[in-house]
Amino acid sequence: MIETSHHGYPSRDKEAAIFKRREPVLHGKAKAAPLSAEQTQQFHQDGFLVLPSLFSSEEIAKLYQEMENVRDEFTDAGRIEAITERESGAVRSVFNVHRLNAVFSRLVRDQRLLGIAEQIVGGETYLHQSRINYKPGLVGKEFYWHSDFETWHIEDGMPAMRAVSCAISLTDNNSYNGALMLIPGSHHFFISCVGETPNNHYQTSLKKQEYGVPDPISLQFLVEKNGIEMPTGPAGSVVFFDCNTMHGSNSNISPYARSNVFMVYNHIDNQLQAPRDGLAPRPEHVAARENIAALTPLPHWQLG
Ligand code: 6CS
Ligand code: FE
Repeated sequence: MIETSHHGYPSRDKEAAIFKRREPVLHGKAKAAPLSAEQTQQFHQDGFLVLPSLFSSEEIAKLYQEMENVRDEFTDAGRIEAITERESGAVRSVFNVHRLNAVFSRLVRDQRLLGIAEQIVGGETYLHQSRINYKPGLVGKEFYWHSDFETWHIEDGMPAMRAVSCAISLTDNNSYNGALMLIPGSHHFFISCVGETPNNHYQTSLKKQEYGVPDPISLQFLVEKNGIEMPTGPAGSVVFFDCNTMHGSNSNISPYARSNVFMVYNHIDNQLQAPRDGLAPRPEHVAARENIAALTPLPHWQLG
């Protein structure tokens, strides 16, 4: 175990290493505190928190329909935000939905989500990234183990671990359709990954990630501590997870899609800097840099 005192976490080099996290997991000082003490304690310990019933079934049905609309609209228009699966060509993800779609734009400002995000990162936030992951039945491929922060730190120049992801399941999640898996407690460590980042890495990594993934020994170290959890349940459940929690998901050979919408709240003081290693910044639809302003809550999110 290595302790660092200098600024930034090293990664994408010749050898793997395990560092201790430097920043706190919860920062306090937010105006509202929708999570209870038990819930914040759980998030601190595990690096994630599952909230099964934040939204009504009508709201989830509306979001499901909008997710289908987005796929049709973006595919027909041949948009760069739509990422296809490497073999089947089916739509894997659509990025930047919070800026390109009115329903998802309102969703990210919904007080029920924004209040929790602000409580976790300890103040005002903006959206670093949003995406819908469709994980279609039969052809949806895996997301290999990774910490999102590792990629955002190296490829986007995100300074510190002060962001939280929120994933809302829009289909049922179960043991056979490629549900999200997380390693409890993994957010307390930074796994420095092996291999030099190729240019324009996002063009391949968003289909299949091969750099910025943990080596087998580090992964085993994390899993042997606390195991692997896979929250399952009906559509509508919400998972908040720390930007540095190790997670991934299997491919989906069931006939049932596993779709979710995923948005990343970053503290307003943690805006992106230059990427590491002289890499070019990733495009705006993958990592927001322009016109950044703190999100203001919408107290009564209206459907439609
Ligand atoms: O590269 C990224 O930013 C994205 N990649 C993965 C596999 N997860 C988080 C993020 O959406
Ligand atoms: Fe991820």
